[in-house]
Amino acid sequence: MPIKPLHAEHPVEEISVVSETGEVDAALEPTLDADALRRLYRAMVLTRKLDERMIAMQRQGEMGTFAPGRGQEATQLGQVYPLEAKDWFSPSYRSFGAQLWRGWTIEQLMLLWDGFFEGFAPPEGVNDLPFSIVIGAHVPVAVGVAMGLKYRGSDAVMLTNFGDGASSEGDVSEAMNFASVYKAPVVFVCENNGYAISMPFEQQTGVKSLAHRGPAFGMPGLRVDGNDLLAMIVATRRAVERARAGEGPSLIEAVTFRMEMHTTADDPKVYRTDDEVLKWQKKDPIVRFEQYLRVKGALNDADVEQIARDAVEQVLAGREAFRRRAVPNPREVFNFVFRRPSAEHDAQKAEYLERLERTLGGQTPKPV
Ligand SMILES: Cc1ncc(C[n+]2csc(CCOP(=O)(O)OP(=O)(O)O)c2C)c(N)n1
Ligand SMILES: [Mg+2]
Repeated sequence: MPIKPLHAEHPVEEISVVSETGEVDAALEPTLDADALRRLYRAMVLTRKLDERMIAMQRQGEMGTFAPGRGQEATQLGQVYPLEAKDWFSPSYRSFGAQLWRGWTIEQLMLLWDGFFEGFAPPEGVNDLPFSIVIGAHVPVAVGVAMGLKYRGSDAVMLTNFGDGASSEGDVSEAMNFASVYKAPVVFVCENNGYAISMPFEQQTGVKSLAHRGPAFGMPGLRVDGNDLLAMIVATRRAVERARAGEGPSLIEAVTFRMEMHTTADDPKVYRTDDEVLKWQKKDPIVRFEQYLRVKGALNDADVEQIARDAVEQVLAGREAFRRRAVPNPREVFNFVFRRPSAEHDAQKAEYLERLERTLGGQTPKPV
């Protein structure tokens, strides 16, 4: 008896719209008007300018540890562009580009990365969860939110992102399995940026492509050129439409590269070569989209310069607002330790506040 090949219910698809050399796949090219295209370009440039400024601020002692996203701007913007305001977003920490698009302000993102708890509260009317630092832990929570939407009869969907390293966490597999069984309206975006801190993708997993995990869990798997904004939009749109129609989840693997350090506490020269970084520099997502827009006649030299200048101005204005609010209050340090503080805790707090008063006198910030 010949051995019959078993076909998976869902094939894994590869999606690219604008190639590295600028060829456009006209059959896949999404129809976006000039205004939308320019808004997306502006958002990518703003993301990069913020990224650069945050690293500089950290180096100058004005910012806490920061996780840069240079190189992942297309992945970021492409995944949130197809979402509507009623939809939900549960990101990992390297997602400030997407957060800006969703309505977070620069000032707030700076407060967040500088350790001020106000920074973590999603802005009024923005259906986002605060990002998670615990790798993969937010993915089951995102599926839970999606199930809640389904129970309530809403047609809103949840989109959650996580890294290649996170894909090895049990939480992520459990979340994908659960979502598939219950057809939760959720889109999983795995940002495969080549590394989990110093761990290269090849040592992270035995699969060549994480998109193959989709069919393994009973959902479509889309492997997308993550440096191609339009490909990200096409793939995410498809997954969002599927979730909205009640057909269940999809997994998108966005293949991209982290151009900077893992966080400002990391030195990537220890574990990767300059050649590798140089190879990816040539695939810069902003340059690729810029060239596409130039060919379309939607952007010229003057626009490019103006947009870059505006972005820097916006970031600096955000920094000014941040500076006005970023006043650490030493009176707060005991406030977030216990929900129900013990008598011993209260006694220590009283002693601390009394000493603080003696040392700083009237110089302390507003009392709490
Ligand atoms: C549960 C857990 N384990 C370990 C860590 C430490 N840690 C922080 S980031 C990171 C790597 C994550 O890599 P990846 O998922 O690829 O995301 P990327 O940083 O590349 O965006 C690790 C191991 C953590 N934060 N949480
Ligand atoms: Mg990674």
